[in-house]
Amino acid sequence: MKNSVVALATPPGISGLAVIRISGKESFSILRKFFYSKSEIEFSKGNRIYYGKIIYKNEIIDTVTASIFVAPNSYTGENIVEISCHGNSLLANKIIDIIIESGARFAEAGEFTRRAFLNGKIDLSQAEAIADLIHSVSNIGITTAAKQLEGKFSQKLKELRQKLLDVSSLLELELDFSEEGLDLVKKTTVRNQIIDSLKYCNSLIDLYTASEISRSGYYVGIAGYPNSGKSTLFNALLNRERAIVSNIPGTTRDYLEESIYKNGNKIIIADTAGIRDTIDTIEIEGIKFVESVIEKSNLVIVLNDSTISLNNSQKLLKSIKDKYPEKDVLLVQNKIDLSQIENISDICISAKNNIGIEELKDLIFKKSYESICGLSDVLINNRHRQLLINAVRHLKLALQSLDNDYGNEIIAYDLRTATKILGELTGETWNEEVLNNIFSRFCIGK
Ligand SMILES: Nc1nc2c(ncn2[C@@H]2O[C@H](COP(=O)(O)OP(=O)(O)OP(=O)(O)O)[C@@H](O)[C@H]2O)c(=O)[nH]1
Ligand SMILES: [Mg+2]
Repeated sequence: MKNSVVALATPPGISGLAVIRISGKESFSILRKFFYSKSEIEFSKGNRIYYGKIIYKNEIIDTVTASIFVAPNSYTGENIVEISCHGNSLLANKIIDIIIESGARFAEAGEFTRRAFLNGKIDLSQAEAIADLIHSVSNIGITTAAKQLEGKFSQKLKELRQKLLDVSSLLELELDFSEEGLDLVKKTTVRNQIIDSLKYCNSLIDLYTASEISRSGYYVGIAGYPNSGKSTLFNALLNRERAIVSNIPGTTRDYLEESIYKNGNKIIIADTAGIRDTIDTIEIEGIKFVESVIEKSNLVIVLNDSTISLNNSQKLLKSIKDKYPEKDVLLVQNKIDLSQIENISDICISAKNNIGIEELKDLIFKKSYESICGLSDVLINNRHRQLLINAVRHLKLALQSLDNDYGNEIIAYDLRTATKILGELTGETWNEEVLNNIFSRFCIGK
């Protein structure tokens, strides 16, 4: 199999420039086959940019720049060439074809970053930070991923693992001196260390939801009985006529999703079918969708038609709160242009007449910001979360063993297991399946 890989590093389409990246031992010899520059290319010296022409089979293809990075001082740790050509996909593809004919092969998704990991340039949590840096839809997500990439989280984990290893080593050493009854490590020291580690791991697990929101956006589902004005509110929040509005109950059948942005935060809003008893099979399908929307919502707005009664949606509100006790649910009174409302604490709007919409929007953005502002130096993904839950389980077992005066070897065993699991976060131990899973989610060219 060819060792050097090539891919387009920029999105396909029309743009000012397109960047094509080649990585591998043969990168420079491949470049020599089609790139002609007036200045002599010094392949022994990296971090240089050369201006020249791509000429292939006597045809001038493009005028480009080629950036040279010499192993190990490059993104992947290998020889890298980055060609910036004019931003036409057809042209970029033509150049990629030439590079493949000259000895490279197409890179797989995430292969550049995978090589960077395998060559020891970054650890696994840093590789994941790169994916998050590319995909995050919030400013906080971007700054957090940047810190994670810098290695702050990896450093903290390393220190934590070292402390746990120190404690377990002392516990094991003590066993060798059991006849002498030597106390090498105080029970309270071990206890405090385990409790601190538990706290840290649990605080990381708690960041999972915030991390997911910063990666993909804050999800707001609008639920309510038919005709309460959900689609009217949906349109008002988007500031355009996206959903069909009518005075016929059961207008919305599917659910609709659209996004709005403010100050580097993304909100996804979902309009749903009105919930009621019906024999209409399409409407029943729509009502089933409502359940899935509510389930994935970070905030559920229960929209009530205040002209019927202020308490008309209580049953729906209660059923959502009972089923999802942790969920943020907001009761909003609609159609206040038609009803006399005084002294109530609920949020009051008229979706049709744009009364209270800006305030509601502000509140949603405030909630979305608050949901992610606790992030600091790491974005927790599902892989991290599962590992952390497992580490917590072993730390708790160690604590129990300690409190029950079990032998040192039993306590040390669980501490070492927790340490090993924590090591998987940064990739101290890994297997092909884990790597395939992580890097398949990257884009080609990264
Ligand atoms: N007066 C008044 N009418 C409103 C207001 N909001 C919505 N309406 C009207 O209420 C009717 C129903 O509005 P929709 O937005 O279609 O209601 P919905 O909840 O999406 O209804 P379904 O999709 O059938 O569940 C329409 O005639 C709207 O014009 C409001 O604030 N004031
Ligand atoms: Mg509707």
